[in-house]
Amino acid sequence: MKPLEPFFTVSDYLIQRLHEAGLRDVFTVPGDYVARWFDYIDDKDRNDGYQLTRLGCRSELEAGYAADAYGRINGISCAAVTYGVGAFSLLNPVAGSYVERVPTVAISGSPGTSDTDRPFARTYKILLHHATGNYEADRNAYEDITAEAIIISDARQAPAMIDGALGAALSQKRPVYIELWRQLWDAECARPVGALTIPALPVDQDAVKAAAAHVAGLIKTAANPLFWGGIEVQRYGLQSAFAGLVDQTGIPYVTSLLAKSVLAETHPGFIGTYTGPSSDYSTYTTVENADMVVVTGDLLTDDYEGFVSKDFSQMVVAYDGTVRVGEAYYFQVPLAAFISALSDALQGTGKREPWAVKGPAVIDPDFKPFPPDAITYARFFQRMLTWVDADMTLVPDESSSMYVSCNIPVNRANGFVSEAAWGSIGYASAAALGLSVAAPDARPVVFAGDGGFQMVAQTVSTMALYRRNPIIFVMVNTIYGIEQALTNDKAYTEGQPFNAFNVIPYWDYAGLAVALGAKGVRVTTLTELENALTTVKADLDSVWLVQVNLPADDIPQEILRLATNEPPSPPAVG
Ligand SMILES: Cc1ncc(C[n+]2csc(CCOP(=O)(O)OP(=O)(O)O)c2C)c(N)n1
Repeated sequence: MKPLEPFFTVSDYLIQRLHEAGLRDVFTVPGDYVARWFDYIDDKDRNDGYQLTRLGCRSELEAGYAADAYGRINGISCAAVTYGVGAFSLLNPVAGSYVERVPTVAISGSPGTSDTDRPFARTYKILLHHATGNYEADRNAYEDITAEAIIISDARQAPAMIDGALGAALSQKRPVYIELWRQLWDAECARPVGALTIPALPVDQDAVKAAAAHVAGLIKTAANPLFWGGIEVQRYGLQSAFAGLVDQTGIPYVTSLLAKSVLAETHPGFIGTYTGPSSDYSTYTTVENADMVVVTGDLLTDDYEGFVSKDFSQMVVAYDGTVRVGEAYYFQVPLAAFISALSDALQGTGKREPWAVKGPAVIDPDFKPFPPDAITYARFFQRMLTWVDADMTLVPDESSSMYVSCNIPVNRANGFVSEAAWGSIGYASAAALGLSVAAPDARPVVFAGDGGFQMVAQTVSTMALYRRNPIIFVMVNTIYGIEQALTNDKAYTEGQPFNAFNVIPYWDYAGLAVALGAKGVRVTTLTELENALTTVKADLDSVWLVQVNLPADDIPQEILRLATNEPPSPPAVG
């Protein structure tokens, strides 16, 4: 390796400011435009007190998903890749971070203007490798899915530009894209001056007071008000403020699927995770019976279309600096200010008796008879109700399992991570890598569909390489099941054929896990499942893949309800 420069470089600046922002680990895929930065990260004698650990990933998709999940727990994350081929592959995870409010720093190295780069290319009319021909193309692609997308082309501007981008990420809880001309990794740079500044969000105090007074007035006259805990509560570190509001008022609360586990679900007043018609009965009926819902820091996706269109004028939505009260809007009201002002405005109102209480945890039974020893979604997730521990983090993938596993009680804040709004299949498996690095004491347990797992299977190799210990349940039905149910549920309920495009190949997943350096076990009967559950739980030091073979014609009832928009029925007694 070419020796590192003896002076302080742009590479060092970036490392130190990222460290100061709270970063400790970087998920990477090399390429010549970015690799020099990795030399600076990997040199353990450099940047004493600010060192980062680099984890090499098998693909940019994996690095991006892992970084996103790491950022949800750690408060900031970083994926570093090379120009063009790497940066464009990283777009999907970064778009997910944008939508779901994760401050991921996407870093790319790019061709610069040294003699060997752009002028050379212009003179000889050649295209530099990984370039589209438009040297703004990568940054432009990131512009719409980041708080800031910048190209640093001058070492003297690097400190201000890096500080600006990191500040934007941390204040807006959104990703940023930082591209550096490759010769700058070794360029001399000023050292950081003072602490990194995180710009405060704009606040209009009059609007804050007016919004809080408006909402408090409605809460006071409502018979059945309901809080809805959202992701901003977690992203902005407002968990105890939100818990305080719930405790002070005695108003029950639900969470969205995206924000599930925003507080430990043992918290008084918690009803359940609301997912529209696929919710459990008590959660669904509580939302139905509420005469006013205060959505506290959440984005509302089309999973909630029915709820929003029916209750638009009776709901309050505080999100992204705006509070909507029915048809009235209050701008420049960040969530922290809103919660605090609402709490003040409700002082002296007294604590209510709960008008709704949490029902029992329910996983719907099989939708039709299956052989008694077969593993079905329903039987598997009913078993999970007692198998999972509070020290596990549940990570369902966008799949049939997501809308079922959200009914498992999670007795620890941040004990459930899902990419429920962006919904990129494969996310969960690579996310488990990031979670296992960000929170090594909370063992990630993934519920992946086989289709989603096939997108990022190699992540198991990275987990084994870095001695992580996630457990990945791959739910094998050889179908894009949720897709099939949503496009034609009669394939399940009336035996109509599956759409050919939803049928996927069967893999030997347990064998694949072994080939990738992990441990694998295949289960087809309930007895085999039981044995595997004991084995994998006891082995805390390995990554385990449990291949769960399901009947191909099985689908959870929760998904059928999603497909047909049928509300849940009361659980059977006894
Ligand atoms: C990256 C990406 N590609 C395509 C989709 C569309 N999609 C949504 S769910 C799904 C199928 C998931 O199937 P699988 O992982 O096998 O889970 P199952 O529902 O069968 O349990 C697909 C293809 C997506 N969400 N993300």
